[in-house]
Amino acid sequence: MSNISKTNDQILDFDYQLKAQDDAFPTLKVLDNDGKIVDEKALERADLSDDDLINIFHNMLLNRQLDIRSTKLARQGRFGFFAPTAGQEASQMASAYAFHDEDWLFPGYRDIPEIVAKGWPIWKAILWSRGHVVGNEYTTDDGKEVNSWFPQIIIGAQYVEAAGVALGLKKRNKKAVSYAYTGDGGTSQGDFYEGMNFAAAYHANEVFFVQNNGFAISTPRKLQTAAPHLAAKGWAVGVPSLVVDGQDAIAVYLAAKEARAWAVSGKGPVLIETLTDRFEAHSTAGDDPLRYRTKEDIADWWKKDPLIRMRKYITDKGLWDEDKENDYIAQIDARIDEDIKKADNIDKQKISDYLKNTLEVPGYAMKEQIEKFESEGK
Ligand SMILES: Cc1ncc(C[n+]2csc(CCOP(=O)(O)OP(=O)(O)O)c2C)c(N)n1
Ligand SMILES: [Mg+2]
Repeated sequence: MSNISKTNDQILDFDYQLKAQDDAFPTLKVLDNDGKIVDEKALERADLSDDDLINIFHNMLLNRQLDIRSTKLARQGRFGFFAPTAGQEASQMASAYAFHDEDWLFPGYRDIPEIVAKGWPIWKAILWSRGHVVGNEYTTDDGKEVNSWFPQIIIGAQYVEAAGVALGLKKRNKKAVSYAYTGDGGTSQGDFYEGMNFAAAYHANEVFFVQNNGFAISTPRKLQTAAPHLAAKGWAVGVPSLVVDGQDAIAVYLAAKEARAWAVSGKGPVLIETLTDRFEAHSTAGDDPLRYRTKEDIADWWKKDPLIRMRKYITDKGLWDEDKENDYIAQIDARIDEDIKKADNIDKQKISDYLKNTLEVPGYAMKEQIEKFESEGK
């Protein structure tokens, strides 16, 4: 606490305040860009077994492959909506790995891979992207519940929903948390603040993630807010908050694991800002990133691909090689092929199915519409 202003002169020193804010959030890092450990103690604290390292890397590869295949399908007009994830694999999959089946995931539209990592079948994710009601069923192929909310399109709304569930978990004395993802743009929404404030006031079991990928569609991070760190917004509501190198899977996992442990012990929420990048377009619906960022900037970020450094690290440890990678990607591709077929073979959605899925108890007008469409076989 020694660097916090104490004298009246310091209280009135606005330059000092700006500097103090900037200095308050150093970046948590364990693995550097060359796949070398920069903090052995932090690595120990992460306590990842060889199997864990492989599982995290598998999930990151699954994420990348889903991105590649989904982008192709979208170009063929076989996807409804797709928000690319390349560049964010550590931020998404290494964080998700720290949570348990009984924890509740509150994803944004870019967080499909985290739901898949929780056991949601890929064919349901494809149907979700096509706006099909079956894509709103959060169950595994053998009928088990997947504790995930639907991918939220309303920026920031998942923070409020997650806060309610977090309080419910606390009131029921569950050893579980809710964990919610939004983006840098999401931090400008009222819901972001309201969700965190509510969860913090009630010390609810919650971990909040901000994936700071540099852009909210075309709005760059520097125009999003004057706050030097998005994590600082957690301090406004009394929440421990930290910034993590989002390209470093081990640091992201460590932050998420520690945050979960804190939240599950009843001490309240934690906010984690991951510094990452969206290598590709905002979505496959016609965005051209070169209208708002340079080729050089994108190329620089590709050099910080989270797959490269994790691959180097596990390869140096003797856990990974090219053959293993090729085999694993072939397995993922086969799984995706099967799931595409499955999604294509689901009966076309009727208008009445869609309406029936909208409200648990439909209102009078909606009931009438449902009856009308059903009587027409639609
Ligand atoms: C409440 C609301 N306002 C505006 C939009 C339109 N919109 C869709 S994505 C997006 C940008 C969000 O950026 P960010 O939170 O950084 O997430 P990212 O897409 O980068 O993952 C906006 C403004 C929306 N979906 N919801
Ligand atoms: Mg963003």
